[in-house]
Amino acid sequence: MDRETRTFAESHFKRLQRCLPSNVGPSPGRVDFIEKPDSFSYTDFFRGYLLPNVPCVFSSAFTEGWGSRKHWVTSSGKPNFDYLLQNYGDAVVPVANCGVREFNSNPKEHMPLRDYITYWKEFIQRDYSSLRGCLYLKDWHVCRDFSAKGLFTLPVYFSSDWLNEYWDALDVDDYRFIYMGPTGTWSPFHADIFRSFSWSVNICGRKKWLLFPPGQEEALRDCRGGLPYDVTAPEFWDSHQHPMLEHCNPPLEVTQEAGEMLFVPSGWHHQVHNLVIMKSCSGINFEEFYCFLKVIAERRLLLAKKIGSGELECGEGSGLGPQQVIFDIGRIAEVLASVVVNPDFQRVGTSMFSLRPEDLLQQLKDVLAAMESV
Ligand SMILES: O=C(O)CCC(=O)C(=O)O
Ligand SMILES: [Fe+2]
Repeated sequence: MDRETRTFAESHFKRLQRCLPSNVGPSPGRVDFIEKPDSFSYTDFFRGYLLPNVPCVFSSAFTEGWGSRKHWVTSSGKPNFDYLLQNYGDAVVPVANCGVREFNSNPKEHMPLRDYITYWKEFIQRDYSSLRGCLYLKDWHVCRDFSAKGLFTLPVYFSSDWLNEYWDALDVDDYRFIYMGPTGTWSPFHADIFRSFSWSVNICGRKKWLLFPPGQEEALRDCRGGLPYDVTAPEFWDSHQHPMLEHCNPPLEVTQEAGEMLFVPSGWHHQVHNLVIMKSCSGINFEEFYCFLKVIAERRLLLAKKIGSGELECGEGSGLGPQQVIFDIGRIAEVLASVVVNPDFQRVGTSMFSLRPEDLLQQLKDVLAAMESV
């Protein structure tokens, strides 16, 4: 990130704070398609999509060299069951039953990947039906459980990914998931964890995404305030049950082809249908949220120290340049400032934290003030 972009970004957030009361974001009529990696920089993405919080689709050229695209897919564009069985057959994977509703999601069970693939093959043979229902392999942490080496390359646009950085720093978990399943599998209406943004690559097959900008979900609530489960169900459009429906614009519809990467901005609710198979994707209580912020904050403070002592130059170290480091520190400070004044957070006993949130906030502010001139 360059200095001009950081200044631009910071004034963007200041402007946003001044006009917070309406949280319904703008809804572009269509989703931009980014064709060429060479002519699309991090700054282009940051200014054009990440900051304005609007989705975009990156062409398959952006994921050209990925090992998963090479090995997991046959030359005819179908999932390579043999390869998957040989390399991951024993892995125990979570599987949701798309045909059964449990609150606003689906019940999950666990099974070895080889059993899921047996099910999948039978499902295809029986003309896309099974007595076992429509099963969807969801949220498989392949990178956590196996080596992710060569499977994918982190696109530069998503290099400041706090959630994964947090889990990687703790070496416990991650928010990198694989989804795979036959035509007809789908994910019910939801927004991603902590209203985070995410990105998603289709390794094989096609996916249909229905995307609602932040705030639109309010118009989709039923009389009891509940959010929808399936916005494509005909009964959903019964406006007696959904009094605000007339205020809802139709969702943005995106068909994601094999190899393409979708940016799902922060707070956008979505529902996803597999038209034809498989994808890889990346995506607590207050206490855990504070721990998460603290880990990222401490890592950025360390980088800031290196910048101060001249040890870190642009693009070095973690790959985050000085401008990104300062920008992140500013954002973390803002988030933390809103956390510490939250009445629910104030009820959490902070004495057991190794660093009090107020002290961390002060450290961040001090570093920001000292770095003003960088
Ligand atoms: O592909 C799916 O079924 C769901 C994906 C999703 O919700 C996401 O990546 O955030
Ligand atoms: Fe999602």
